[in-house]
Amino acid sequence: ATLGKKHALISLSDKRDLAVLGSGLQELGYTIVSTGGTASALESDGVSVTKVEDLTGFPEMLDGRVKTLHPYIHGGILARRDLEHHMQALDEHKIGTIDVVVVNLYPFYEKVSSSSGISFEDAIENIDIGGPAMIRAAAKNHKDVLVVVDPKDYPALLEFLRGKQDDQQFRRKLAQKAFQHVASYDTAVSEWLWKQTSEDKFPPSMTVSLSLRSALRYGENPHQKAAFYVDKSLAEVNAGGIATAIQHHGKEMSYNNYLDADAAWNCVCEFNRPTCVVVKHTNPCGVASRDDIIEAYRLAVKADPVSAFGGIVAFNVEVDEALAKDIREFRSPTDNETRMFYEIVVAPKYTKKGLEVLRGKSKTLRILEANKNSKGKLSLRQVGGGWLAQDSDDLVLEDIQFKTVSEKAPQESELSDAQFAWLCVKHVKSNAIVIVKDNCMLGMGSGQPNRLESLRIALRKAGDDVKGAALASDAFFPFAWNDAVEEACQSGISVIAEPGGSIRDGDAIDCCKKYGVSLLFTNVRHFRH
Ligand code: 93A
Repeated sequence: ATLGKKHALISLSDKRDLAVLGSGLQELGYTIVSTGGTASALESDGVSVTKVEDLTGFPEMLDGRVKTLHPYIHGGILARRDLEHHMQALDEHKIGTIDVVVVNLYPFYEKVSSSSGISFEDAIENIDIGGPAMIRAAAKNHKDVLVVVDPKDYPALLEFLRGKQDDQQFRRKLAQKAFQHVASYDTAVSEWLWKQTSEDKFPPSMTVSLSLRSALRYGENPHQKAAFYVDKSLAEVNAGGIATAIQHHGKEMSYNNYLDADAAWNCVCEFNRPTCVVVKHTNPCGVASRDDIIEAYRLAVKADPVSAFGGIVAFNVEVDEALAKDIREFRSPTDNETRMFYEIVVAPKYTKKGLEVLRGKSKTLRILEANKNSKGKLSLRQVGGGWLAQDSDDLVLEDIQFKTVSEKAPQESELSDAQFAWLCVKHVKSNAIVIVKDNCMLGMGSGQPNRLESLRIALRKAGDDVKGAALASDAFFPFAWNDAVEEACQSGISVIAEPGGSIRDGDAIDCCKKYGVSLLFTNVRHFRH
């Protein structure tokens, strides 16, 4: 070892920006020490480097399992510079100090979650041992050792080293990030091992790995502080969902914007035909499918123009120039003087022109480009003192039978509307009622503590158009006569879809018979609490 000189140890799997880092440290007078692959990469970038094995006098052994696990490395990192006997021990054993440690780990998570899959043995070999040991050692001794685990921090590191002033806060921040890095790494290993060893869906404990995306201006209300965290595993594999959406334009997303955009996006992704969904306060209040997306958009807004004002508009198809112009110009169906105003537009894609036109609608309009949510994820919700975990409600139309239990069977168009209503009702807060005609929502009732009230709200919104429409209920009707089922029948509804399963199912069937209405049981419930 070149005693008395400053050493930087670099050992990286992700070799992004290595040249900049290596040459920067070299210019600053650091002797660079590296493991095999990193050393080769540095050399080919023209940076001179000492191999770890030359320093330790030991070859990398056991197929690389033991590369840096050596007192020459760990002594150099861990020695307390302020303790004489520590420094004496280094001298005695001819160990030089290591003052900068830059390490990132074998890409374990990426390997086990790669679509091609890897064998158990390969996964085990991808568990990094030496890397975390160095990161932890350096983070513990951060007072004298700078530890960097993220290529994004290279510029800040070099800037810090070029400056004259020391800054313990900076060192502590790096150390905090380093321990976090190792903690999420071990979490990924532990969760993967759990999945290999258990049939159970839910592990005995869970460490959710979240990284701070941004501070939000405030929470649901201005007096609540708030922030947005993204699921690290999701962000890394870019699995989709509103957390990975790209914002092309507009004011920064708020807490409520994220909730509403998520609701709108999840709902619109249910549909195969070109569809527009309008959401207000997490509930879809307008939904329409048409081969012509402009027509679908107009119908979705018309379903409840008052609610749509200031709402979130989601599409499951590309927004082109013509659609964008319509979104920009479309006037309120209740007041021709006023152009519709929205908080957010979310879609899977925009044409260049479409984006340009939408940008012109207003400075504030948030324009999001989102990928479909990945399926099979756990959904987590907080309650006082704990979290509830469940599978996300991933059922699709193909999973659901619409079994005719009434005397009358629905016509093809009635069945299609009942199915459409079913897809909508899944996204409406319970107790949820949705009324649909011609693949267009006419009315919805949401969040009422009793089903009859939700039904009445939905009917009122649907107005006279309700004749011949389809109705879906997210859960069964506990009463029929003189209650929700009879009121629905009397309104002129032609088909009702509901889960069934009430002890009074017989009453609902008899009631539908009396009024000549078709009744479909889905056997599936879509509560949304
Ligand atoms: O197999 S290890 O757990 N044993 C070690 O002693 C060790 N030292 C560094 N893995 C080890 N590393 C890791 O090697 C680093 O964390 C880094 O990810 C990787 C860099 O190897 P190379 O420079 O040969 O590409």
